[in-house]
Amino acid sequence: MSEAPWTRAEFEQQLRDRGRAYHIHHPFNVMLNGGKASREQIRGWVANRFYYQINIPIKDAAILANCEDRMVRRNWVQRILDHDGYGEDAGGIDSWLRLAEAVGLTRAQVESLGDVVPGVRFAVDAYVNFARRAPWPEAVCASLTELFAPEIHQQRLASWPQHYPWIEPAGLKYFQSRVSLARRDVEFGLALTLDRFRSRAAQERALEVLQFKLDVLWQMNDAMAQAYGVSQ
Ligand code: AHQ
Repeated sequence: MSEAPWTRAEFEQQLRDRGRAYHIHHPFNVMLNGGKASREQIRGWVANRFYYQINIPIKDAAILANCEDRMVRRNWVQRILDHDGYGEDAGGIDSWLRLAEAVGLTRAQVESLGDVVPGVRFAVDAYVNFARRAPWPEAVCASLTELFAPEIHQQRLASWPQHYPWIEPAGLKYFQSRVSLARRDVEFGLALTLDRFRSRAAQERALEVLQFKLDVLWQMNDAMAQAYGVSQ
């Protein structure tokens, strides 16, 4: 006899409880947001995270390509525009290159991907390939690590100006933009996940998918810690 499904509220709490494995708790991020990072560690993080940022719209396009539901596509397409830009808005990837300049890197250097370490590349590629292959509701569920993202962006906005006065404040614009965009995106992704993963087995699968994405983010930090060290 299979176990009874969790109620909607219980299922949401199960998803939110996975926040204890979010990369905000990774020693590399604790170092970054705790003001202990060197210029080289910050530059390494910006250059490596750029590979994640440029792959988000590719991941989202894979979800669109698999999704037969026009109402879902209408909502999801906005995410691509948020990163690639639209009309006057240069988009999040451009904001990330502004962050790169603000920490003393050049756009060309970051866009060359020359500093991306293998563990970051593999983790990001695993996420994109998952979105291409998995049923699209699972790829939507994987984006729910952003349940925990507003806090990490707010932490950067609160701590970086104080700890890293050498970083041009204009470079932090991306984090500011994500506080509200992450909240908007997660509202849609969470409602869809709660609606579509109904049986207990499906709900457990959703938790497995969320854990996979948490591992992607954690592995990226492991690889950067290996490459740049973690200062206490
Ligand atoms: O800047 C981030 C972003 O645009 C996204 C999209 C979303 C997804 O579709 O998986 N996840 C995500 C994340 C962004 N920034 C990360 C950070 O720490 O700055 C957090 C990350 C996430 O929580 O998945």
